[in-house]
Amino acid sequence: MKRKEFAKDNKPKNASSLKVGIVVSSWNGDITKNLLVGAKKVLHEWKVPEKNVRILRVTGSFEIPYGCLKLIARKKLDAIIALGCLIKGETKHDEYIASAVSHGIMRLSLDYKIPIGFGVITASNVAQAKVRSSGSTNKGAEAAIAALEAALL
Ligand code: DLZ
Repeated sequence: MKRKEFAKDNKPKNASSLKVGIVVSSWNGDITKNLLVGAKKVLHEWKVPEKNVRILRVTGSFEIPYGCLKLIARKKLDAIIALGCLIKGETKHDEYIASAVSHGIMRLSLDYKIPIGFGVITASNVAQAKVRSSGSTNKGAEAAIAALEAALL
C-alpha cells in the first residue's frame, strides 16, 4: 500500500498532548536518516510539540529493542517509533536480526502497554531500501502514523 492510500485513512489528528520516543539505528545511516525525516514530518503534521519528542540513537537494528526499553524506563511516553534498516548480505544475518528485533519490539509493546511503530526496513538491496525510505513509501512516516493512531485509541 502506498503512503498516499495509507495516509488517506489516517489523516492527521491532534496528537499535541502525546509524548513520543524515537529509536533510530545508525547502521545504514543514509537510509535511517530519511526514515527519521519521514517520522518527524508526521509528528509535526499531527502537532506533537518538539519538546515532547525524545530521540535515542543506537548502533544497529539489533539494539533497537534495548533502546526502546531505555526510553520506556526513563521517560513517560505514549508511543515509540522504531527505525532501522536491514539489508540482505551474503549470510542470513539480516534474517536473525529482523526476527530478534520484531519479536523484541512486540514483547516490549505488550509488556509495557505502549504502541511501538515498526519502521525497520528489511530490504534485499540498497535500491529497495531507498524506495522504502523516501517519498510516499517512507516507512518511517508509516510507522509514526501507526504509533500515533494506536496511542490515540
Ligand atoms: C552486523 C550487522 C549487519 C551485518 N547488518 C546490519 C544491517 O543491515 N542493519 C543493521 O541495522 N544492523 C546491522 N548489523 C549490526 C547489528 O544490528 C548490531 O548492531 C551488531 O551485531 C552489534 O550488536
